[in-house]
Amino acid sequence: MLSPDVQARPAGPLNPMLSTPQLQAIATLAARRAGEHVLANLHRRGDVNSVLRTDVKHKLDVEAQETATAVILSAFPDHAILGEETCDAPLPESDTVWIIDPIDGTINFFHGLPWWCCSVAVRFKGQAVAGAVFIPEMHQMYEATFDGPALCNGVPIQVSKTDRIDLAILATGADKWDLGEHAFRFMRKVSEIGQRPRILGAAAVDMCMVAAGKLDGYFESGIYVWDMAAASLIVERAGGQCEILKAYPKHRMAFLATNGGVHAACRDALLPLLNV
Ligand code: LIP
Repeated sequence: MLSPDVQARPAGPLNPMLSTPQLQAIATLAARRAGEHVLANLHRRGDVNSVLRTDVKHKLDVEAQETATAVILSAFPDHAILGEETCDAPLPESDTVWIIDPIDGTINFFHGLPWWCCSVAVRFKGQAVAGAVFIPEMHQMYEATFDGPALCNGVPIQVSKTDRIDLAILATGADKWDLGEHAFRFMRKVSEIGQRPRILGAAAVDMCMVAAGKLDGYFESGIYVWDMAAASLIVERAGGQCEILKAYPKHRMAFLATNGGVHAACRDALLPLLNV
């Protein structure tokens, strides 16, 4: 059963003042503008507030979130915004919440790898309505609404048809708060069940690749709502399946996104490890 966090369909009718195409257009514009801001500043890849072993706090992350926020608030001044860069600030009261990851894959971006993206989603009463993931250096814009197809650059996409877990290509990640034995148990399990696994370093990009049928599944033991809010809707509308395997405080979760065909096998292999 899907967690309410990733169910695609809104709980009730959308606010009549809001139309889904309008929300989608703003999500896409906000993701595009954020990405364009970063692209225009590629010479500042080294412009950081701090570099840790597990994370990079980049000035362009903050600026890209401000860019996306300005787009959203100029269209919807009374909506709430949950952004990675301001995630500890209290959220204003609103049925409509926008969720921004200004640069997902910041460590990749910092080192010059093109596997990073800007992600913007909008939820109404907790349910995903629309989302966009822009991968600037790959020139790809992924989009979906709760009632429409998933698109890449305007063309409908579909998940893969793989249903043999031993032949499935799976991506996973290194949880930034747990690089110890616990995290390696998950990596070992992912490598035991599928083809040789990938660790590509940007959750939302990985999920878009699941939506596009280029990966069969993606799992991480610790990501955040802004990593998955837009991309999970895109996976589901491309015919895939998403599930929060375990929820933690402060928007953190263990998360699985697959093509559907290998979902049960992944879930059955990984879920027991979350309860030890
Ligand atoms: C990152 C993810 C990455 C994951 C990290 C982190 P950020 O997002 O995309 O795949 O392993 O834990 O959440 O911090 O670059 O936006």
